[in-house]
Amino acid sequence: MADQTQSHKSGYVAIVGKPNAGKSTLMNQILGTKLSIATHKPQTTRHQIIGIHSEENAQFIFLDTPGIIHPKYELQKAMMRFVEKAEKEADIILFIVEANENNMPEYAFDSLKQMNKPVVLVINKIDESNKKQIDKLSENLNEYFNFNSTISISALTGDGISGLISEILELLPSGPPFYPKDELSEHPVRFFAAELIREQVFLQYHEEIPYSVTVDVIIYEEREELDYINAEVIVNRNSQKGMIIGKGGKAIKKLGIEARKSIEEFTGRKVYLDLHVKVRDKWRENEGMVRNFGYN
Ligand SMILES: Nc1nc2c(ncn2[C@@H]2O[C@H](COP(=O)(O)OP(=O)(O)O)[C@@H](O)[C@H]2O)c(=O)[nH]1
Ligand SMILES: [Mg+2]
Repeated sequence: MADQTQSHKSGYVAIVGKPNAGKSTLMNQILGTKLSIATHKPQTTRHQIIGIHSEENAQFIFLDTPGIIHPKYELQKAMMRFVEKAEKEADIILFIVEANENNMPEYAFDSLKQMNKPVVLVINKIDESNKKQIDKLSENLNEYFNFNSTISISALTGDGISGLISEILELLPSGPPFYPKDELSEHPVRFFAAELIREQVFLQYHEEIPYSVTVDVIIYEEREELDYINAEVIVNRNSQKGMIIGKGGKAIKKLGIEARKSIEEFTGRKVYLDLHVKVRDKWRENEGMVRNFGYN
């Protein structure tokens, strides 16, 4: 037993990079479950999402983060604080870029340079690229920053993931597991419910709507026959309310149905989802409201 603790490794692994690089897809692929919502639209992730991957002799605590951007409003500032926090907490940083990236801003490396921790360059979406392009990108980025190693993967297909895990394992500090081995995350189920509703907003609405919406779960009640969820879809401006609801309530009905299905899939339980639309004028621009809606 003593021997086992000594040879056990555990630590925090932050996944950072530009929006849409595939950070959430990577975490979900490693965990084998959709823990972090991921859509084709940038800036889907707004929090620091914890995902725990345990093996017999190791525990990897992944921190999925919002994409690195220049923040323009309070919500985005809060999102960038999640990135900084994850980098600070991490033992290892995975810096993920798309294989066909050709415009890597210098500022993306600024915080990495101050961290002084192992950073692995992860080149993602190799299923959409070729060796020549990948080699060139790897060479360029390794000039900017002294990465510990460079690994090419496809987060979507799972290609290269086991190699990435072995590389992280090498760098992981020795230590006992921080969480029970069967635990996948530490967020409560109502957090995931809000995220899954927000994911549907990202999938079903266009232009500024996804970026103007937050979801607040008011009631989450586990009842005997089904879970009752009462949630508010909060918009930034009065004119957006009608867009969420749609003609004759058609749009919000579809939102409710799809969100309910994905929550049921996640929890494995029957769900009754009660959705309401609320206007909180300019909530995204308001530091207090941003904090109150859980972005802190
Ligand atoms: N072809 C391809 N698409 C990917 C891969 N990884 C992620 N994606 C897609 O890229 C988009 C953004 O992914 P997401 O994980 O949300 O990126 P994030 O913003 O960095 O968290 C989604 O449409 C994913 O399906 C990959 O390896 N190959
Ligand atoms: Mg994401």
